[in-house]
Amino acid sequence: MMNFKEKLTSLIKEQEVLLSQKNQPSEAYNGIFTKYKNPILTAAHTPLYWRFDFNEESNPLLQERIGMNATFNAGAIKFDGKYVLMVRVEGADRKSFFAVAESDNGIDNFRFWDKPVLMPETEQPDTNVYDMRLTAHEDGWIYGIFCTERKDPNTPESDTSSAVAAAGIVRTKDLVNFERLPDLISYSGQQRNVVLHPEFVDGKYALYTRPQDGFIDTGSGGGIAWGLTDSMERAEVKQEVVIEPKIYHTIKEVKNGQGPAPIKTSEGWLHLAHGVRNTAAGLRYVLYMFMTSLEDPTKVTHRPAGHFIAPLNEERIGDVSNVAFANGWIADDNGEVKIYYASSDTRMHVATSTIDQLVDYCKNTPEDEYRSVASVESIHQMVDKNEKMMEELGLMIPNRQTV
Ligand code: M1P
Repeated sequence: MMNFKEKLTSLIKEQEVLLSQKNQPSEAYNGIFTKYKNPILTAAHTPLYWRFDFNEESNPLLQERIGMNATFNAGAIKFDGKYVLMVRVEGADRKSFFAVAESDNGIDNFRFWDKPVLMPETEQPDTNVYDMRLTAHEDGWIYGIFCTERKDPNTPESDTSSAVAAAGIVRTKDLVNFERLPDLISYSGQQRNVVLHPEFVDGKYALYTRPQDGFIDTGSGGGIAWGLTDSMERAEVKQEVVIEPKIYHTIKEVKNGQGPAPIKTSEGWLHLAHGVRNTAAGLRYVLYMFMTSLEDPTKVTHRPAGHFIAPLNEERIGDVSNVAFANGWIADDNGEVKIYYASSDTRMHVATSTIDQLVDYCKNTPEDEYRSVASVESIHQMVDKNEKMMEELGLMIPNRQTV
């Protein structure tokens, strides 16, 4: 039988093995991105000193006193040369909060900072906060926009789950001290997935919003919209224009939402977003991409069809199954991109790519033509083009049936 100290030492050692595990790229090839095999953050990565009382007198059985349930939907930023994630941690008590984790290489060895963020509140306390998007704005501040959820005051007392979602805003210079600003004022109902564009547009701050009628259902809303505000100290979007709508019978037929802030490239702004479709087994969330114009960021220039990253294998299982969700990515100066995505509202993963690969993907993937026959036509065009190439390259494809 181990004594208290031995048990604790063994727990610490066991966690160290997990935290220092090297991550390896998966073998699957698509030329667009590479997923890494291990999740980069799980509930088991949260510090033991958040969860266990290390005092033998008050915790003689060494029980976990504060349980952690999940680590997901992280915002991301390169800060002081480190890959830094603003992670949505969900406790066993169902409350989400933010905690910072960092890694030297962005693909493994993520470690949480000592304490989770004690987020300042407005005069209207938040019940739950989650999904922060970090934007290093050209005004010099790092802004964090997140969803703040409060009980819907217009529902009967017996309704203990309806909530109102709004966009909470903080700004910081060091990711330690946060100044809470008033929530975004908009006139289209509720808001989730609000993201700050990194540059001024016509001298104003620009926001990607997601107008929605209800808490889960977006109703007549549901597309990615764009709105301008004079100030972030009293952010107000008077007019929201949907620039990237939800569309019938697509991966974004139910709703969609901007992921992280877009990345500027010489060919346009690269966007990562999530799209939601209906299935008999419930909603399916996948990631997709699009590009907007540098001259007019409200104009979508490229819309590759279908999903970019979908939940696969064990990623499909979790608290909310069949979900891939991303609100963080980091582009390095050398053109490499780390894409941080969560699976099934449970754990965090990384996939790597480059600006060149992502721009090529956006520009050259056929667009959705919204009918099966059009999808087949795209495949026929590919086959016809490849006929010539196979001949030129002298490629023999085994068991190929020619019609
Ligand atoms: O459970 C899946 C996702 O659902 C919400 O996204 P959306 O508002 O687009 O439906 C968010 O609550 C998100 O956190 C969650 O991952």
